[in-house]
Amino acid sequence: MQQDIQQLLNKVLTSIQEVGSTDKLYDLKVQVLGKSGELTSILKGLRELTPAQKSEIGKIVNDAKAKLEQAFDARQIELKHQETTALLKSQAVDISIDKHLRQIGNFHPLSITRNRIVNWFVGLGFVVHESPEIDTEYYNFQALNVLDDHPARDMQDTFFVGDGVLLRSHTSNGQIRAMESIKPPLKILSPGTVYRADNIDATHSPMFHQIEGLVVDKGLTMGDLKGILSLFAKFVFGEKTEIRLRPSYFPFTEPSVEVDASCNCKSGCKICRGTGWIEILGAGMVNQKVLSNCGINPSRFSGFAFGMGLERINNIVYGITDIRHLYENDLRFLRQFVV
Ligand code: FA5
Repeated sequence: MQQDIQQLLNKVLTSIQEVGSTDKLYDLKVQVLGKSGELTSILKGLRELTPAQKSEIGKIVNDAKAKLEQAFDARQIELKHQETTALLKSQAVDISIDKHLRQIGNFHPLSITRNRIVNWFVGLGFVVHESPEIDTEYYNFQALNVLDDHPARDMQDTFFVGDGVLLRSHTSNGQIRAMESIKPPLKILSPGTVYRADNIDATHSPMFHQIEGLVVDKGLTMGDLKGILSLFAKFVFGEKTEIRLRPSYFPFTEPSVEVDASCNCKSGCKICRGTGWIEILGAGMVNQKVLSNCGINPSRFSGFAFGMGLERINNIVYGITDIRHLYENDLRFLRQFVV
């Protein structure tokens, strides 16, 4: 019997080493040490032996059982480790994969500049109030005091898409839409795309973008307009930037001004054409007729408005000398504007 036990022990120890998976190791363990396993049957057979034999053989069987349990446990750890390693390998992510396969995009420079400007005005309490790109003559012209035969209509050659319906030629339609829907005091910013039948050249495009600002409140003056635009110029072009106001004409503002920002070049450059000043936007006090057209009493409220060309501001900020670069979708150009 002693010999049988030794033989069984050797045979099982070899099988434990040969087994290739934790599942098979478990089956083997059940086959040897389970309720009706081979070693368990030997233990059960001890009942028929004399007490002296029982104690001698019992010790041998228990020793064999302890050795087998130890061998099963050690092999279990080994196989588990192998299996986990194989699993991790099969599910591994290859972090060395060519990075060029996944390119991270970046914002278009116009989006960067628009977001900077909008966020700055929102920080001053302005609310973004977008208006339609396709609008009527009423909102684009009439309500803004640009009457039918008004020569100002020639200033903004317009794309008509139907009877009295047009692609807006400026974001000033947003002034009317805001004043019709919000009771003063109001402080809105209206960014968006606008269209004019202009030929494309280095500074003009038939499709471009504007950002309109409008504030209506009691007691507003040109001083308030100048204050905000002066801060704006410092924010967008740099702390040392000054502005100057030149008299101008827009039918919807009275008085009207063109606003110039001082050029940082000091000695005269292509952008300021040697004058030291760059025209940045049109502005003025909201014409009383326009307030009345929107049901606002001009003896109680006054307002100021400004409208800037986004491309113009953007190109001054980045030193871009030709507006066409912005629309050509040349990735070599666009990838330079990572924020
Ligand atoms: C207007 O459009 C007025 N609505 C601005 C305004 C708003 C005045 C509120 C007073 C109160 P203007 O036509 O000058 O103004 O256009 C404003 C800016 O749009 C210009 O300074 C210029 O930067 C830009 N712009 C005009 N035409 C083009 C074009 N074809 N391509 C690119 N930018 C243009």
